[in-house]
Amino acid sequence: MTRIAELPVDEYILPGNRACAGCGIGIGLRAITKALDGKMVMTVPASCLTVLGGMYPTSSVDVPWINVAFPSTAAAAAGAAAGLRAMGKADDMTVLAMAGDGGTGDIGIQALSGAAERNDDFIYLCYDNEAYMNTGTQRSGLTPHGARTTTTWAGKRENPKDMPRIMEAHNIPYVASTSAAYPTDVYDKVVRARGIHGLRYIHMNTPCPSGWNFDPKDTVRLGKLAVECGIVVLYEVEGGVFRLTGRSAALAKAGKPLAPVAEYIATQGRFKFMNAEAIAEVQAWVDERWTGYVGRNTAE
Ligand SMILES: Cc1ncc(C[n+]2csc(CCOP(=O)(O)OP(=O)(O)O)c2C)c(N)n1
Ligand code: SF4
Ligand SMILES: [Mg+2]
Repeated sequence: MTRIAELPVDEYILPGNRACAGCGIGIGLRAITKALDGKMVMTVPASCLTVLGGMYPTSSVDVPWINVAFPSTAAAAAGAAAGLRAMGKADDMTVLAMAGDGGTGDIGIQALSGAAERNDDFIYLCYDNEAYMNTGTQRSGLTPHGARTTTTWAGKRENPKDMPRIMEAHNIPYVASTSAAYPTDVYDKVVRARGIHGLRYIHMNTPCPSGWNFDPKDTVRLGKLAVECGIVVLYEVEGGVFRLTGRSAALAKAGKPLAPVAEYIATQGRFKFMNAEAIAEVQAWVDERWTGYVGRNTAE
């Protein structure tokens, strides 16, 4: 595993951007662009990521970037990949489609599913801040059970869609789950994906202080706590072989009980309406998933 001091020194995210203080997107994108050495073309739909990117001439990113209509991130990426191939540049540049949870699991899912079925040649990275944040925190299909949003005033009642599992069912060559709180885990997975052809899907949990209602200084702490509780699990599936990575692999190896989800839930204002019964339901859901992940794990 790459250590933070070993990350490439070149920067593609320029100083200053319009995201909120403490936003997890910038941490993740910094690691992603380093992993691709900036040799990339991005397709990006409407989202907080567009806000981070900024408006010409004040862009905060130093890589080619195409703003596309909401449902078409994967379709535009498939076109960009075909264009690079026709120009003989496919080996030098990686196409990165990057969208939020709403733009991936709800609005963009048909174009993404089609691209996966065709095994189009690009990386799709979903940064999951667990709601439609750019428009003021509306519930998405990936919002967790119990979270208060402007469209779920008393807390969402359903569990989130499991996007990595949906993508795994497409039999694509690489699927991974990571967290912006672990930039080196993000970096290693993008490097791994870069060396593979076909559709590669990476799901990045991305803490959002504004929408989750926590202090911006706690972004990394909360992202790591989600992994300690098993709410977020770090893993990759390459050629159908599943393995836990980083901290999740270490937790599985230790074989001790994970931290209780109540500890994580207590840190965020969005969960303030959750009662003991709802917390117990989430705990049971997390326990069942963790048992499944540990059962599939092939990491030493
Ligand atoms: C077709 C269409 N519908 C709705 C919108 C309004 N809109 C812009 S950003 C956004 C939220 C996107 O949520 P997500 O994909 O999760 O990204 P986030 O803002 O959370 O980063 C919405 C609903 C739009 N731009 N285009
Ligand atoms: S609302 Fe959340 S995801 Fe969007 S810029 Fe602010 S902190 Fe980042
Ligand atoms: Mg979102």
